[in-house]
Amino acid sequence: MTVKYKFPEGFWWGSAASATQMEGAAKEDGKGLNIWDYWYEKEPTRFFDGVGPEVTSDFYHQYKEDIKLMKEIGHNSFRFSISWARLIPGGIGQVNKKAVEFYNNVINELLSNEIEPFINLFHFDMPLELQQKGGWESREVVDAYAEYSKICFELFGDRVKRWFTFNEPVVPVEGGYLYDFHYPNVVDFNRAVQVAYGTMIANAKAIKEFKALQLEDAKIGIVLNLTPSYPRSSNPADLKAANIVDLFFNRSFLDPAVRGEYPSELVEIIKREGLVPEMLEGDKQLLKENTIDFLGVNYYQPRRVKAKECMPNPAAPLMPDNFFDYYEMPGRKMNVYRGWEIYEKGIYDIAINLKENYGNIEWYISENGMGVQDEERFIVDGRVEDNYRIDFVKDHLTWLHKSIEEGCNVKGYHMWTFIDNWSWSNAYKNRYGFIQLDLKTQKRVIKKSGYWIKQVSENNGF
Ligand code: BGP
Repeated sequence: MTVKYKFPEGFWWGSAASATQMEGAAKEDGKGLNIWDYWYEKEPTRFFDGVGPEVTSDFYHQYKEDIKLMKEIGHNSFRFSISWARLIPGGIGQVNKKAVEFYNNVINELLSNEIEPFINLFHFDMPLELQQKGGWESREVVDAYAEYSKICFELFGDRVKRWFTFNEPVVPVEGGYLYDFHYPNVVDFNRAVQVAYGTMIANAKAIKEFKALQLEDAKIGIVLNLTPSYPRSSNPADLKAANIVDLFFNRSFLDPAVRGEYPSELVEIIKREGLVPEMLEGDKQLLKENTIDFLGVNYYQPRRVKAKECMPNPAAPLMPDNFFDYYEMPGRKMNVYRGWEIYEKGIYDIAINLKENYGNIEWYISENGMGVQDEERFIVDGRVEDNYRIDFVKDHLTWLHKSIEEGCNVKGYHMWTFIDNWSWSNAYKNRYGFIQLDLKTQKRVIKKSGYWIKQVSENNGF
């Protein structure tokens, strides 16, 4: 392969996954229930084809083979999450020895294959008992999370040097408290703001615990889905709408994480709309003193917006969308299976924003990917010929490379995901992996993109 786009030395090539989406063994070896296990039991019809998270890709039992496959496709790093409910059933109290053994095995297996483990502490999977106590609305839960994070740092921090407090913390806010796609299916802007705030207090508390331990060479960050907001036009009303969207969905987490404070414009809107969360004395200082060392950015799609067309229904609950409308740009390129626009330049715009407005903080692409339905139709001689995925990655990497040439502090590129996995409400509808999973037999077969990314990783470019 001739290399036109060369990446900086030591660039992270790999993928990301999450406990609930890949481990399976949902009720084995003492794991407690989380909100996904519970919601699936209660309402299986909310999941595509009625498939829940009990088995998924069975990483709990097949991690050795899977890590071998990661090695085979050139991974030098891999992000996974710890299941809080597995490590501490119920979320508070006794640590589950079987879980410690499992995560130790995974970490050691990765290291012996020269794959650096990145650990994320929370990927949408609140232990059920803690959700029943109020989830992120409750300070007891926030404190329990800080304790859980400390336990993880102590157990695994001798070998794991890259940590994340949360994956996409805005998603449980949107899904669970605004738009009804996560449990507890609440629609309430006030509570949504409280949840968002509680999450960032939890983030700061975990960072405080982390710093106190002074682990050698270790860094802590957060993974945010920074979805750039593009206005329909330069009309001031459209610009205003795009700015509000950016405040609500990006800066509500990015600013406290990196700068240690909320944007004043956002605070004003929250006050004006009567959405101010309950805050405790000392919170402000806690946030200010405990910011991240580095950032993971998940990028899938842009958000195109325009000024609101119609007055919101005064009888309907207040929603973020009272302040803007989504805009379907004519001619946009779509991933029709997921309903997401593909806009490669978004990755570059994020990079420039981080460089210019967030001190050029160290960051990497922690997720990018393309879910495609019915991938079996692309099988030739037993292998999924996913040329569309290769093109998708190439096009995004080209823009990422350009941003690096312009001085952006990008350290790596991780794909969502290693193997076809269970996705929240879509279950196995769309396939994302470098490796195909046969759901019936659990057989794993490397796709064409897996062989391609191996070359990219080996050449440190393409
Ligand atoms: C991100 C999540 C992942 C993953 C991915 C793909 O937002 O961090 O957990 O699921 O999106 O999305 P989906 O599975 O909904 O297609």
